[in-house]
Amino acid sequence: MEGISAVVFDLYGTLYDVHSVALELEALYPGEGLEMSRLWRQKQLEYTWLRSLMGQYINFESATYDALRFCCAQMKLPLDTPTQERLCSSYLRLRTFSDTFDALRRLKNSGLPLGIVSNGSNYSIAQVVDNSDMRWAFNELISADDVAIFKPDSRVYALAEQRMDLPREQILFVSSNAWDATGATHFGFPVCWINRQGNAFDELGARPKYVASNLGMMTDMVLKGV
Ligand code: LAC
Repeated sequence: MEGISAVVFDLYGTLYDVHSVALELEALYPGEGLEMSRLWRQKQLEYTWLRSLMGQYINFESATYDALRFCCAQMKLPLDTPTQERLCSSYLRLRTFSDTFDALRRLKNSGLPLGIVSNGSNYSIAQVVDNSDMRWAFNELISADDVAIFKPDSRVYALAEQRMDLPREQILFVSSNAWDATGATHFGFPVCWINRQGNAFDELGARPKYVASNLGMMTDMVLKGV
């Protein structure tokens, strides 16, 4: 890759595995963990997009709470307040993917400034990063909360340009979420979509400049141009 002066990452599903909560769900609701985790994540995303469209912003933790309540109602599963709190706090202790640490270490060693650009609140992002001992990797933790709207709204991507203090063309945006990779491409970032599972890319009018099957491959591509 040529002309890249910084790299920013999506958090949930890109650096951190949202389905790490499935274990906790499985312990509480045997046999339902994976399906619940998928429905919970799907609704969490939908709620962020719908609230953005309706102009009814609430932060990511609140959307996550609401999505969990829907999920239990839909699957006819009980949910008391301590369980709700336990499950939502497991979203603050997500595990990194197996390729995350090494990729961030190599990029960091190359001297590139790194950041996270997430729909998570400032509190959630800081918790997830600190609970996994990954703070060393990042120059900036950038939250959609600062503009009270969620990605893929361009105002969130614009925050990255301001905070990394570089023009968008020089910031590589990395996401596993095709909707996010699309939004970032429309905004004008060079984007690398991490396609770990061989999925089809969304048909939303833009294609990412780069595709890699994991963070290690993306790092190889970046470092070739540095
Ligand atoms: C993020 C999620 C929503 O912004 O993928 O980190």
